[in-house]
Amino acid sequence: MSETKIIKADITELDVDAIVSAANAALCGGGGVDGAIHRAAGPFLLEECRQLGGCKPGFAKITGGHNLKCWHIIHAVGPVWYGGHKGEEDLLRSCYRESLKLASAHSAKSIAFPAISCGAYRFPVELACKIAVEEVHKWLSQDDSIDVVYFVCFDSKIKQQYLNAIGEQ
Ligand code: AR6
Repeated sequence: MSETKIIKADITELDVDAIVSAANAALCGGGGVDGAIHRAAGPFLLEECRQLGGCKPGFAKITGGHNLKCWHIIHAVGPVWYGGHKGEEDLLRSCYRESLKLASAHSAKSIAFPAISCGAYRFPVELACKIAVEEVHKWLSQDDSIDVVYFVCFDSKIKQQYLNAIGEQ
């Protein structure tokens, strides 16, 4: 039986099989959670990312965990929020599904997500948390290879939005 957990943490410190990064299409590192992951994982992560040929929004690619405790880093490219009429919601849903598909294909039993697109990409946090919770729950209802999915919050505002979204399930 799989479960979801909402935790306040720095995702780079987690002892899980896979962590997800909120990356950009070039997969070249950046700020926010992506920058934190690259700093903590070390320079060979960027070298591995450079071999991947980028990644389109709504999709994800996987690398090793390098200096982190996790086995895998899943680099998901979320949508930039342009007001909601450019397919942003579908792209964010796709990010969660594609990340879970990769985690499952690599036999990851525990996976941690940051709030993809909720920082520099300006996606409305309430809607993003609802999408994250819905897509993860949908996935877990048809895939019992994953034991636990963590929703990692960096601040209390996001934590409250995840709690609200889970309450509505
Ligand atoms: N652990 C967990 N969550 C974190 C951490 C951390 N160490 N650091 C930040 N967050 P963002 P995006 C939260 O901006 O909106 C980068 O430059 C943060 O509080 O990292 O998808 C990429 O290279 C926020 O809630 O990602 C892209 O260019 C969430 O992570 C672009 O930013 C996501 O914020 C992607 O923007």
